[in-house]
Amino acid sequence: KVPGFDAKRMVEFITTNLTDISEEERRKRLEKQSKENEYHRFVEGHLILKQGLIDKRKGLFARRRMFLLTEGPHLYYVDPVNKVLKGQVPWSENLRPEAKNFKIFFVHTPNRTYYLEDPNSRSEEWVKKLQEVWQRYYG
Ligand code: 4IP
Repeated sequence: KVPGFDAKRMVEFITTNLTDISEEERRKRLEKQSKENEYHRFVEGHLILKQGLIDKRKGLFARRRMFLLTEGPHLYYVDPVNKVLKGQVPWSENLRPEAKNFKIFFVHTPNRTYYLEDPNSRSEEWVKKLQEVWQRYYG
């Protein structure tokens, strides 16, 4: 046992810093993104960390949107058919993701809980990435 060594904090520290990429790596990824990603024009020059189609439920109906989690952080959503930016989930220290099951996850924000459904049943990956970004900016 090493005094003062907290394994959980150490793991957190390492994973947080692994997601911190070098300036050179960021420049390369951003250049590739601007050339190859058709959603680049919606993210105000930010590097996209994760993207995917998500069904966002509001009332009775769900709308399928391309969700774009970027540095900043930002979480934009775009109508993938009409290629129109529809909005952003507001980021703050109070944002909290929660997986309900393989498909459904929530993003709690002070004024709204977003009810989201991953058609590919990878809700946990979204939650993990959102937590990772939270840790990087607010941890
Ligand atoms: C809409 O329902 C869409 O779900 C909108 O999502 C949503 O806005 C609207 O909520 C909601 O009324 P209909 O399309 O069936 O009318 P989107 O913007 O992705 O198209 P947000 O963006 O807020 O989820 P209101 O309350 O924001 O108007």
